[in-house]
Amino acid sequence: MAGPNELLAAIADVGADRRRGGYSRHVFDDAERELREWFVEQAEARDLRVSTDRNANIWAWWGDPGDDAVVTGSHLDSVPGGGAFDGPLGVVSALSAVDILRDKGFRPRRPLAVLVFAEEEGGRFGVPCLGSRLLTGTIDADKAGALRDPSGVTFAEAMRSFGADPVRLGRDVEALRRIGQFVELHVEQGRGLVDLDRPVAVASSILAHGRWRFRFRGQGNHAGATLISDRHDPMLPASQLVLAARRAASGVAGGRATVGRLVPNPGGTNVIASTVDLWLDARSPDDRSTRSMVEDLSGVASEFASAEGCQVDVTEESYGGTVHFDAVFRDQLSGLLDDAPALSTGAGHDAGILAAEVPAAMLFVRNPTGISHAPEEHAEPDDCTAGARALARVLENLAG
Ligand code: HGY
Ligand code: MN
Ligand code: MN
Repeated sequence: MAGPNELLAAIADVGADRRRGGYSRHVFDDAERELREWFVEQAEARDLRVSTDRNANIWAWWGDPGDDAVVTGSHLDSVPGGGAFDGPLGVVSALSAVDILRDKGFRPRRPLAVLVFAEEEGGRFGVPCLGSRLLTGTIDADKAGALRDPSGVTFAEAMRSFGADPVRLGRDVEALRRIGQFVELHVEQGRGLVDLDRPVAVASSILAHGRWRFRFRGQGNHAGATLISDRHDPMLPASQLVLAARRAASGVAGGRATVGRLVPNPGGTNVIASTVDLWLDARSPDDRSTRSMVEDLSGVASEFASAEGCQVDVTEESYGGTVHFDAVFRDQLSGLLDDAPALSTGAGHDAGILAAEVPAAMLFVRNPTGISHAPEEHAEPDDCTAGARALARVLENLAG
């Protein structure tokens, strides 16, 4: 069977974004559907039993589904213009680990499954880890079903057009009971392993992080006919907030604040916008700092807005507190992997959502530049092979 590099090569053209570069693969769009179909084919070719749960997550079982299973997996969706490894590396490494174990005649003594989560990036419906939040019930099912993509389609409508029924969206106690332990392999989104000169690490923690929408309202008008003194241009306070976010994060130990998405309405070159939406992604090692960073920014946003005769409202769209992975489980995996180092991460993951419910752990694979969420994201073939082998060793130990 194929190793992780061959499996990644097999999907290298799916969802390639010619305009933005990288990949754009969003839940239930053509590319992600093609990846789902590909994964099901690959799983069935390995005699795994495939089913899609009520929250559109895909489960592939080695043997009968059962409780206290060893579960591994990740996601197939991407950010807009994302890299090839964030998500898919965890999925292809899981398939490759199954091959490695099968080839050595391994027979699991615990149920074992590969799990592919829906909408981890929130690239279409705006809430990250949507599939794992639904599975665990950490997002209200009705709220999730009503999430709209930029063209106004709701998650429930998108599910239906995909052929899935949203009526049972929500916490899935039976599925959760089946997860005895969860391990997610992921490309490292940082340079920790490069600096340590190691191919694989285990995860120690995830930054507290959330997303907030700031909607600035002004008065749409003509770019030429409107005197500066007569303007209420929401682009001004929005721009000031972008700069304020960088200043705020620079003042918090380990703080990060990003505005990667800013949408003027209507968005004409010769039009003063009537509203400007921007989304703040704020993170830091602890909840209190993250929350106070956002409170401060909400305060200055109001000042910026009123100085321009505009208004602003702030909506929290998602939040996840700091995750500390189970230290015993983490150290057990590290011990299996030549004392692999433990690294914290600034990136959120489905494993981080599951960690509140079941013993969860992560393996990271070296990323030479540390760049992620960009076309330059990369992991060397030898490190991808080492990652799949490490995952196989972990699964063999846990399910053996
Ligand atoms: O945004 C994140 O940290 C993750 O890639 N969803
Ligand atoms: Mn990501
Ligand atoms: Mn990811």
